[in-house]
Amino acid sequence: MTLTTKSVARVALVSTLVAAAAGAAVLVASPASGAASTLAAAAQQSGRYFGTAVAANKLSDSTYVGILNREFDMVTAENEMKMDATEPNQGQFSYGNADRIVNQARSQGKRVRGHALAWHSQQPGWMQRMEGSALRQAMLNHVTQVASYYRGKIYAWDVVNEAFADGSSGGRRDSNLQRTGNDWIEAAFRAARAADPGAKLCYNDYNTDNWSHAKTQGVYRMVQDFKSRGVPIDCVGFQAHFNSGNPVPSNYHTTLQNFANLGVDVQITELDIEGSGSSQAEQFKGVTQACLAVARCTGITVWGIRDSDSWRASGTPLLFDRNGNKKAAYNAVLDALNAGGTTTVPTTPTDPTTDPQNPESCTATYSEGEKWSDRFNGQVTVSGTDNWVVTVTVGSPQRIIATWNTSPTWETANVMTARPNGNGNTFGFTIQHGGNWNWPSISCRVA
Ligand code: G2I
Repeated sequence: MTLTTKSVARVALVSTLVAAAAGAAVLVASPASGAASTLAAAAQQSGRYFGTAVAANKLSDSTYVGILNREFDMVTAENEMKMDATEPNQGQFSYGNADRIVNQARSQGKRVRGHALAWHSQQPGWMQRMEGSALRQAMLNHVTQVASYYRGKIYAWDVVNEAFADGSSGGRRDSNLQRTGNDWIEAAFRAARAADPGAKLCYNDYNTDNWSHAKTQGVYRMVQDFKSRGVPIDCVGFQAHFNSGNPVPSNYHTTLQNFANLGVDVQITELDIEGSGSSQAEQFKGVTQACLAVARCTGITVWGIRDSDSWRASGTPLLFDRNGNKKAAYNAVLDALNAGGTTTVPTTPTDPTTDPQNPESCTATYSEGEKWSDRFNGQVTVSGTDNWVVTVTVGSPQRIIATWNTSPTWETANVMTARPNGNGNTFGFTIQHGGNWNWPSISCRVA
């Protein structure tokens, strides 16, 4: 099945500003400036990371470690931090392989995503046989012990992994953990926060990429509920295991943006896409661009280095071939990272879901329009409020020579302020580019 990356790629620049008075986040496009030659360096240009899953038993493979050290600045243990690995017998913790990965990463200046504290799968045998309050207690003890052991060394923990059901229910997956009571997830997040207050705490799942899927909606409602009740959640991980039966959805960017709008970071945590050649490359490019277009999409992790390292090696779903050569997909990701994305000036955003003073938010989405040799069209769509002010800044020697559906005022010749003029929340303009094809910077605020 052909993937519909086109619309992902087209919505190229998003500027989100959570409302008004309390401190405005200014988001700008970072155009390509001296291309970086590794994934990590390219991602760092917009303040993001580029990570990979690592298996402890491959740390003696020099090709593997060479690519790891060169290309990536974030590491996830593929299996070594899971419950069966870290607590094989109740109350006896085992960190040997996990430590090998954490120490290797940190010695190279890389950060670590922790995966995963609580999960229905890969439980040690003793836990699989538990139920009820004894299991709840054991799970919380596991979260506390493991998060405390690694306190200060983990950028983000997948506190809970894969707790929602596939299919149309939009509800929780049945599991021994779920049967201890619906509040098991928030209990795990609270225990993790107490154990390592400096780590970002994430909910991580798969098949949550398509905004219209019931599972996506179910996770969204949980995160919304957690934010409204002060449950300590900081991020949502999208595993992103794609193949022809489960392609990158055309609304992927919408999904990432809508979660980010709840006031959490979003991360692509286990990316792999089965396929080969330019079709695979296009899909990787679309996913990368979707992340780059969301200011709170803080990084991308691929689920392994070479195709032969993958949990589904026959689908050749990664960025390097079995010999460690860069694939077309690698170049597509690198180029997309070098083309830039939104970056965010650090700010403490006001959360519209929890702050009754600031119920409105402003999200401005830029999309490319027609192009001619001397000029191109751009369009901005605003959501979150009807009461917006959008600033459009063009780079030298560009000039905005026409507008529609807004009556602009001008700060300077290259900074235009657009407001609604009764023609809805989409406006457009023509830029005479003078050889500079970069997109304008867009920022949005509630008037
Ligand atoms: O299934 C793909 C991923 C889905 N999201 C959560 C991830 O944690 C999960 O990773 C995979 C690993 O890539 C596999 O490597 O999780 C699998 C288990 O759920 C891992 O497979 C296990 C095999 O089941 C074991 O038999 C094997 O000993 O890998 C182990 C180490 O190779």
